[in-house]
Amino acid sequence: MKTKKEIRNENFNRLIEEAGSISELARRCGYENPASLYQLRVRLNKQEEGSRGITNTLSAKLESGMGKPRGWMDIPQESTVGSSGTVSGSSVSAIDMSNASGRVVTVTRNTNETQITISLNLDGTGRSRFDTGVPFLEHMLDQIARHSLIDLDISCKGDLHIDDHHTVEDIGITLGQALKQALGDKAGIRRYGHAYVPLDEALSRVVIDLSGRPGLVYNLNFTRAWIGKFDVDLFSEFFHGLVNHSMMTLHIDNLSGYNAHHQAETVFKAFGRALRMAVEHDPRMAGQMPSTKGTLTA
Ligand SMILES: [Mn+2]
Repeated sequence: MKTKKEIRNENFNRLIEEAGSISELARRCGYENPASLYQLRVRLNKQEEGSRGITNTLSAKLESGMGKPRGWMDIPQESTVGSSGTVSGSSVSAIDMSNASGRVVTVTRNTNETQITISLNLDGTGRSRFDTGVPFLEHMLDQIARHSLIDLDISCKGDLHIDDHHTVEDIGITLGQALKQALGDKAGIRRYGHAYVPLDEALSRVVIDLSGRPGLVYNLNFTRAWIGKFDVDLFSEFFHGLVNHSMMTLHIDNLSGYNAHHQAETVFKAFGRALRMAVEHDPRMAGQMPSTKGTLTA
């Protein structure tokens, strides 16, 4: 039986992982200076005699900053972070899209390296549920769902005992296949989308053309190689997979930023917003034949 102190310590580490870094956790919980959280972690890791652990005040601050229900810090969580659907605000069970009105698809892709099922609704509300075993990727996929308003449900069993590579790349591929299927003949959509998104010192621009031709221009030079346990090289694999299978033209430019977590987050948020614009129906196009098809009555 774990003590309350041990459970809180474990959940504290879980939140650091979920946020991507201790500075990001501090930022989300409203600390201007992450130093106090760093000191706390050092103290907890040393298991200092007589240390009183995480206070009720801090516990409540962490819960509200990370969108957890009250009392979450005192509940023992699943031992493997990310393997049981750890998305903020969503439940572990799959999102029910069976009665959804809109452009809904489910795509399954199985190889020896990964087994993936993705359901999405282009006309959703931005709900998401992920079970991939890669928490930082899930944090980024969550940005796509939230900012594109596409409902996104992704399950992946990948060869994580090797590394995250196949999982991240293959989720990109399968997401590309699902987008292509859901878009159908693309009649009435805007086709083009663009967005600039800042996050503090970081700024990124993403421009999309649902052209039917794959093309990626990727100007994203990370200031460090790893974000927590996540290898930033994998983002390029993700977007290559996505572009090649959705058949979109995608320009990604990170224009500024020195915090790698912020660099990544601005790219994914901008991608989500640009995607929303590109896939949405243009009301002025509704009911009209695409102009290149000409008239049917002459
Ligand atoms: Mn973040």
